[in-house]
Amino acid sequence: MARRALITGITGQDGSYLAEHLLDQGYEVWGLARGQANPRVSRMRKLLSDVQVVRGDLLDQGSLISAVERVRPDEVYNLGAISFVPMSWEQAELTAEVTGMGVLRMLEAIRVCSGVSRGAAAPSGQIRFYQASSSEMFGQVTETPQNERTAFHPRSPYGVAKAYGHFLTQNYRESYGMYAVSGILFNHESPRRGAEFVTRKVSLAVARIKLGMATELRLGNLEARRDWGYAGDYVKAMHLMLQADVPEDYVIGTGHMKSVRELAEAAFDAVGLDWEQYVVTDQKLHRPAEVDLLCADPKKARTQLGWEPRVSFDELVAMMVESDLRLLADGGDPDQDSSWP
Ligand code: NDP
Ligand code: GDR
Repeated sequence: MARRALITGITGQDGSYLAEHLLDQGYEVWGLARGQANPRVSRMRKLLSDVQVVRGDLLDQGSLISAVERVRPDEVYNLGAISFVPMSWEQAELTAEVTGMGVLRMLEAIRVCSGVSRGAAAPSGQIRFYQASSSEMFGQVTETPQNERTAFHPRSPYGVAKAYGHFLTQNYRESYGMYAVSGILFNHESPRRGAEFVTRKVSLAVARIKLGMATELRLGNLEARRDWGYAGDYVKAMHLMLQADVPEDYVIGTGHMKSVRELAEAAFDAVGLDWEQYVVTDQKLHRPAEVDLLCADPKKARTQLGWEPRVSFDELVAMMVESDLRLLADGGDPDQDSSWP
């Protein structure tokens, strides 16, 4: 019988790539989707017609229990979150509820549905759980590169909520013997990245400027440095983590850092333009507390899971710019949820 996976955050960037990967591996894939008329669900269904949808919300404990009871998954991937860091200052409580407490609700749904209790041995054939942890938990870093033992100092309500979910996942593994792991993923991007994140903001602006549809690109902190990889590579690591004999947490990234300035330079270069002629910095786009740099040490994932990123930074930037040039030239509207390459 096909293995069954339940993915929260199915309408997001990672949900789509993970669903494609799991379908390729022969899984029956279910996606948890919220809202009664969520346009992102129809976009997802168009791209991933083989994914079955179950309704539920990370804010609603009962809905998660019902979803787990209905799907009876072998594996649960918890990707649902409020994931845009600046929004977490504007809606800090909601971020705590969805990105933090949502992890508790999902773990409880699994625990209750699989009859796990304190002190008793975990049942065999238990549901395996993946939590989407984030390099934002490192925040103000104390060492570079960051590995699985690096201390956390989150710099946003988002990072704090992720740290709660991370420790809780560890705690359910230790308290109940559950197969529950976290992937500490560094920034990963793609043509399906939301337009609010800096890589996609840049690739869309470069495409618009090249096509004569815009004249400038406003950015915040150009000196921030990130370890940017390709989402299609990173979802494979999520799957590999749940196949390991022993449940453990892993850092996933490329091990290379670039600044926002270098990102803009590479993207404008890809269409033969000089970034300095178009980029304008805007103080309003700076964050109350910035994460200056993040760089992964993915050695553990390489040696224990055999995972390696395939797409380089330059290939990723070129892929995103080319995709946005095609999208806009074909009359697509990136602000409409129907357009997704
Ligand atoms: P996206 O922002 O693209 O997707 C977020 C998903 O969460 C959407 O499907 C959204 O659904 C869903 N969601 C939001 N609120 C709720 C809710 N109340 N109940 C259920 N689902 C909800 O994120 P990514 O795909 O980029 O990231 C996936 C996960 O990985 C996130 O948890 C993110 O924080 C984490 N992460 C991402 C990294 C990255 O670089 N991409 C790096 C490290 C961690 P809807 O359509 O209904 O809004
Ligand atoms: P991040 O991604 O906060 O790292 O979180 P984002 O692309 O938003 O920012 C990266 C860096 O770029 C700087 N920056 C700008 N960012 C945005 N969005 N817009 C701008 O105009 C701009 N100018 C400069 C930011 O200050 C920041 O330093 C992403 C999300 O996917 C999280 O969910 C995930 O956990 C982390 O990556 C790892």
